[in-house]
Amino acid sequence: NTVIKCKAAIAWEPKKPLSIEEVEVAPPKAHEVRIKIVATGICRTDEHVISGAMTTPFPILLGHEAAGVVESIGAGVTSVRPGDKVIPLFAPQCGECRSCRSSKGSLCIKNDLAAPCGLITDGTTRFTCRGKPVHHFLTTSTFTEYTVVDESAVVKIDAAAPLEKVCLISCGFSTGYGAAVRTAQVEPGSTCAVFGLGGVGLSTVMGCKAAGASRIIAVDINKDKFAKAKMLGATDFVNPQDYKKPVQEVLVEMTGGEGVDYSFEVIGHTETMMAALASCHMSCGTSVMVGVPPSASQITLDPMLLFTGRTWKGSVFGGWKSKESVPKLVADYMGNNINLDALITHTMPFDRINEGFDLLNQGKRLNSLFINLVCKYFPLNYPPNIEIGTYMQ
Ligand code: PAD
Ligand code: ZN
Ligand code: ZN
Repeated sequence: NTVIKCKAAIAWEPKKPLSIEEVEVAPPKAHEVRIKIVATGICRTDEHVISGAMTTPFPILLGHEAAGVVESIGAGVTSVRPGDKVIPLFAPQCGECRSCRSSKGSLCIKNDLAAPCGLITDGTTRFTCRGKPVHHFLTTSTFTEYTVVDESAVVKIDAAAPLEKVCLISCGFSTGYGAAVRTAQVEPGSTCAVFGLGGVGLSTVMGCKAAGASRIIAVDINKDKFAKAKMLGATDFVNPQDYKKPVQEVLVEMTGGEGVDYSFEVIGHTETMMAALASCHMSCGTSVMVGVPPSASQITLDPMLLFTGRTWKGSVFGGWKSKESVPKLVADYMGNNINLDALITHTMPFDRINEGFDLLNQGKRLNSLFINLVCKYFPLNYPPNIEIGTYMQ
């Protein structure tokens, strides 16, 4: 067990492109696992750190949606062995804390989400670049050829699983899908509204469909997202910019004055969190917050919105208990029960990771340029290495 020198994308400071550098990755200590990352996606949460919407320490090694192979293990590790295919868990499952023991909660105390400190286990980091320690992101850090995680933040998956696809189960797919099937527990015949049709929101559409919702209203300011939402089960489409009145009034009118049974905010803005809440039925409606709230943001609300009986819930990683659920979700993919391929729009080599972030941001701003921009992979040393543009239409 020695230090590994490899390539990684470092964020030295906010609002700057990532920098591909040589980093030193220390060996795993007791109860830690060093993973060779094979494929990683970009999630909006990574961009939240670069844009400054999510506050973390710098320099930091971002990325949290990935799949790889165990390279080595520290003392006391029992659940994985070198050579195992694994998925890192940005929402760990230690199995011992109150959330892990509860049948209701799922966010383990070992998470580094609510107030990120960027350190693992013993309060240090395993990455060094140009002689400086580099922080971990969300107990994972995957924009690197090798990473080190706590044993609670990694799980073994099917040895036959294609890593360049199932890496989506590491965040985007499971988060969106679980928000519908686990957190909200959408019922057959219900009416749902999904605000935001990125990789996570489209997965929420899939979850609503799988749960038997009869009406799924897709809401996005980028109308180019509607075609894929329709393919995945959305039945109605609303671009808030097409209306003078607030989107919640549009949705309430579309549902005969009642509001939807379940609404999901999958963007990460406080205004759309409020709009989603007000869009659901005043007494039996449930609204789920999936988008990450900007750091230090506040919401002021009319308490009557909740007093009448609405339920407002948050959902991290789809409410799944990660270690026990991720291998089952991989099995679902292997059994053709879930569609991950629809979420892949671009695959490109790791060196071009900044272009991936540009694409993510252009998907938001230049509506007509990139159709179906959802999620991108950066296979590291892993064929097939499809060039950028293959999936662009
Ligand atoms: P994305 O940027 O790919 O998609 C966001 C979508 O929202 C885009 O299609 C936008 O066009 C659309 N949008 C933006 N503003 C508005 C608006 N005002 N009204 C309607 N639509 C709008 O992001 P993503 O799918 O990767 O992630 C979505 C959010 O989920 C983001 O905040 C991310 O940080 C969060 C997330 N949460 C978890 C979790 O565990 N809760 C996990 C992963 C991602
Ligand atoms: Zn994510
Ligand atoms: Zn725990």
